[in-house]
Amino acid sequence: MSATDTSGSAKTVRAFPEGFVWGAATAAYQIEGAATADGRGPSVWDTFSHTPGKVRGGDTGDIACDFYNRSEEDLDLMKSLGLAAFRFSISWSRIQPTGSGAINQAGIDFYRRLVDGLREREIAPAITLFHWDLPQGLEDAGGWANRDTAERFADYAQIMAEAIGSDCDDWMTLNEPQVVANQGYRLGIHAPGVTDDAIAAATTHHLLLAHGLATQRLRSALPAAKLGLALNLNVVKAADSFAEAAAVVADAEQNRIFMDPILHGSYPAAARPHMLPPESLIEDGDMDLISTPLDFIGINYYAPFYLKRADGVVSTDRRTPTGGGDVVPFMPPHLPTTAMGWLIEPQGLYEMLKIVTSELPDKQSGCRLYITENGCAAEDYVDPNGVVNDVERISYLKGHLDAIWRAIQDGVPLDGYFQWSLLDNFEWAYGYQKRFGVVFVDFGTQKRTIKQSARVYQQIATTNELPHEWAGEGAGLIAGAV
Ligand code: IFM
Repeated sequence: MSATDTSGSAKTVRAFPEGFVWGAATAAYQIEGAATADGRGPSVWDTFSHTPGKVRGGDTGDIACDFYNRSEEDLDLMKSLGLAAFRFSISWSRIQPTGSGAINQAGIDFYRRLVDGLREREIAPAITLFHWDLPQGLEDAGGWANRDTAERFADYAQIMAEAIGSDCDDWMTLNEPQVVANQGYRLGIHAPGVTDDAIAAATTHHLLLAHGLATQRLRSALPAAKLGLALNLNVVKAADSFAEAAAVVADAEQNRIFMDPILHGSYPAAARPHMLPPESLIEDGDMDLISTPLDFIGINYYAPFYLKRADGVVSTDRRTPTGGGDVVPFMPPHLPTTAMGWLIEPQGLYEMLKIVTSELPDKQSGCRLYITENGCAAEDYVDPNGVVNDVERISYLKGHLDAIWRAIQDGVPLDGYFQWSLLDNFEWAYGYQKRFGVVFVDFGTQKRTIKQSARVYQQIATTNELPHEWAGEGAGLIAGAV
């Protein structure tokens, strides 16, 4: 689409639909700190991060960004950045210190103040109920392998709906359940550090059940709210024909193991049997509950996965998307990577949006999409002039926003985009080493410095269109950017 600007020269306008939501995302354990304040109980991430050797440098979320004590300052920051929405998660163990039973009023009060502060600044709250920090009390009782945890989650959802629901329109039950099951219970590289295929498979089913039960409770408590969840989705591509069959399996285990039950009420047949919950765990009615119609699917997109034939060297690495074998991950040399070593391919986001759109079943008619996370880690630093010139992140943003704009033109029902993340924060097993924020945090002083990417994002959020100078070829890649 072309238009003419006030100087009379032609320019390309790439506007987003009116009301498109520009937000930023965070999670409780990654930013709040105040780990023992005001009656908060321990979560599995407190236990895990305090276990020697589990998190790089022995970092913990004890202080993190101290958001619990600095939320007013950070709310002002969000306002100054022109954000229309703030996605945050609730620390379950602030609300119910052991995950069930009595409510800790101080925890409710914190989130009440947060929601009020957002509303005063005309920033919409977008709530995630579970972003990985299961109360340790529930883990001690069997964690997600225990069906009862799903029921406890539904109770907690109802508590939050009653406490703050009247002021919150957007709710996500779970964030990236695939990561919880896989990294937390199968590979043990995330809390609670379990390495057991059967427990991971039970976790998969009970997380989905928790989502279904909580969705029903939220729906009846908050009939006008918009309900969804955030799934981590990666397009999986075969770099050679030998890897094609393995790519189907990897797609099933990476994406469809959660997406198919939610959208279609069934587990993907292509996943290997040990990844799937046994029939004995699936009770009558479970799959209907799990596929309860939603208002939106949140997509957390970071990178594609490429697979190729293992030329002679057979991998035994269980962390790979294929679990090792004669097909291995492949890093196409033409694609740059982030500071996490993740491939940068904005077209993958476009493709994933098209795939999810094409799979929305009749049962989910009217279901919309959000990008609930997208962003990159970079080697950011404050330069001698006090500036954080994060050109790699601007480049990443440019490519991915171009991709979502194209997707919308091509019919994808996308209503918003949340940058991951507002602040540099506790990046799980990587501790504070990996910086994903559009705001730099000095973890020694807690000083915040707005990065250049945040300035660009602010312009986009306030104009609702992409910068004109971004139009043209090569959107979004700095070759070799780390
Ligand atoms: O920091 C995480 C977030 O908690 C979940 N999605 C991916 C992000 C980057 O690794």
